[in-house]
Amino acid sequence: MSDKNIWVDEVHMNSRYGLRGKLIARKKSAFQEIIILETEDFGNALMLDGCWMTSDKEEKYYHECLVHPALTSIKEIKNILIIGGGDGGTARECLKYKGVLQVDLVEIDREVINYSKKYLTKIGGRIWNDKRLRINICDGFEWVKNIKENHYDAIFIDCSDPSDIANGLFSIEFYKQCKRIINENGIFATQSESPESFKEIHIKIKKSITNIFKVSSTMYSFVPFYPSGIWSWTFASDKEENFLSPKNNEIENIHKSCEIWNLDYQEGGLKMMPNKLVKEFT
Ligand code: SPD
Repeated sequence: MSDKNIWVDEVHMNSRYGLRGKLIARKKSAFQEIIILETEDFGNALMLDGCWMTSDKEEKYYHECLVHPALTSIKEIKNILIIGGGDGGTARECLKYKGVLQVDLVEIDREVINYSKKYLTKIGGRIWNDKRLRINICDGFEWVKNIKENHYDAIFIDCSDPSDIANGLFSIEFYKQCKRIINENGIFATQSESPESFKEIHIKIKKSITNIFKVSSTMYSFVPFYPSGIWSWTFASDKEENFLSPKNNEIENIHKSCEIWNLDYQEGGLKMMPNKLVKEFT
């Protein structure tokens, strides 16, 4: 078979999530195996250590839902932290807010950024030259330990699935550090895996966050090429009720700029918890 027509699969238990395309890059970095596949339907797709991460035609399902429920709920946003997110999609959505002064992007693997800049050009777009973006190549857990209290207005965890390099980002100690460095009006947001394909870890993330922050809420929606298609994002804060409600005055422009997210989509997603999970959390 030629390299123009190969299948690359994410093997998930008894299922495979495969895309057919042309293999345009493959490398073992110091941390993981990186693959870029050029596909017809999804555009260029990024796989890390055997799991699909993003692709330039469908990434908006994921990045818009991670960022906008949080940022539209914060009146004044100055400093943002992104842990992971080396493809640039989360940073791109954050930098749409004109009031933002600085976005710290903390990515452990420099090669993910290099490959994204080279092969996923539509995802990061112009953000790599935005002066407000500060790229830090280091371990996210180490980063949060060294930041002073109340520093960030929003924190986004845009990590891979649990693995040797990502496990720390799902730990109670990590969430506690995030709570320490976020200010009192700030919002913490993390991708919280699939309630179907990764149900156990999803439940664990939600329970940990509920125990640490005063309020939390999970949004469910689709990411077409992740196992089972259904995905989740969990938001938390130490503010009281109503922490996820529109407050930012840039909402109208954000609405116009989005392909997937809008306030109705968000409201639906925040109410879409399958009943079998409602029972887990009550
Ligand atoms: N199963 C894939 C989970 C990946 C979540 N992060 C994706 C990174 C996109 N910026």
